[in-house]
Amino acid sequence: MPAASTANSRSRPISGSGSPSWIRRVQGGVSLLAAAPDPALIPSIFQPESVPAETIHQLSLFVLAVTAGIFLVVFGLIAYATWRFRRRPGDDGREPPQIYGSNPVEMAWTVVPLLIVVVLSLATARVIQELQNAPMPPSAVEVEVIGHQWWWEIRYPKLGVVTANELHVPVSDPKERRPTHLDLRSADVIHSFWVPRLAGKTDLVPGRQNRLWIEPRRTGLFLGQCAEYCGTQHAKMLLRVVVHTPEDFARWVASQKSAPGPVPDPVAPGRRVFEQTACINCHALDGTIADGRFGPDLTHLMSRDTLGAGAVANSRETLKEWIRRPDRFKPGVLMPAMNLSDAELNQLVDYLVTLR
Ligand code: HEC
Ligand SMILES: [Cu+2]
Repeated sequence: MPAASTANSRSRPISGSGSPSWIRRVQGGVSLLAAAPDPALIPSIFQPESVPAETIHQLSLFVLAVTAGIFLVVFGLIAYATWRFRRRPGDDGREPPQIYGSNPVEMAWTVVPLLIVVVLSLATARVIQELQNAPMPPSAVEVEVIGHQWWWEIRYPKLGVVTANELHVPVSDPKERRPTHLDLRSADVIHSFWVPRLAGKTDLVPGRQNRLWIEPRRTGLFLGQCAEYCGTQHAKMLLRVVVHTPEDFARWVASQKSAPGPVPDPVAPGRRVFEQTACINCHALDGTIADGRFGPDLTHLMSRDTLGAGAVANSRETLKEWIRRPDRFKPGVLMPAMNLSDAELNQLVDYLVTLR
């Protein structure tokens, strides 16, 4: 009997109409990450597309070359000794002569590694200081990134733009540099900002301000994540960086700055639900009384590709499900389920999807 039921459950399709809805939902969420056939989306440090990442990449190749050399020498000597002094027929089994102390040999194996370590540290120190002290041109875009459990608050103080989880920056041109300078802070615990193809990791530490800059050479989407364990949903604290042409970036800024227009009549009830619910304590939304900063700014919610820092693709359906039960996508999430009635939930979602 048990064998039959196992076979039966194995032959069941994993996806499709037959599978329970939670499986389909999980797949929906996961496919965002797993079904990334585009190699450009693989966050590899060996394919840098931005200045700090390129410099770090060069340094890592140098360090790898030096350490590969050491490996070959050490491994070669071990292999040689093993072969040369192997047991042979006719060995008399006596211990070979034991030699103690040889100044030249001891000097060599102390000084050579010391020199290697010094060279590696100097090369690293040079790269660190070059990246940390790089002067930012006046054309640099300034961004504040504030880590929260488990999402990224993103503010452009000079441009008057506030968003979350999806950092938009212009592409840079060596002739006309447009780097982006990031001030990194945390609202709660230590997080780490890491977009491998754009720059090295930098921690966001409570009570401190760390800096980082990126200077992407190519437009497109780059994926990153929080790289410092920060609680249950750390794994779903993903980050998207969209690199635009300067014109597209200006267009994006303009669209994010535009205040929401008058609320169309049909969705006014949804806006009332929003304003009469605790949403406003945690979220900000321009043009309403909501000014909370515990959760992401919702002013241009539907301009984002994902909800919950990459936990699930953003659409009307997922948005509705997110508000109904946020921990379905992100167990342990710090947004509570608000227990709205179906009617209220529908009105609310009708309103939220107008926030472009
Ligand atoms: C106790 C505070 C709190 C309340 C109340 C709250 N939220 Fe949230 N909300 C959050 C937090 C925190 C997040 C970020 C969760 C994450 O990504 O880990 C969030 C995320 C969201 C998101 C996803 C935004 C994005 O860009 O990823 C939406 C949409 C949202 N909330 C809507 C609502 C609505 C609508 C209400 C009211 C019905 C509400 N929230 C009530 C704290 C709250
Ligand atoms: Cu984190």
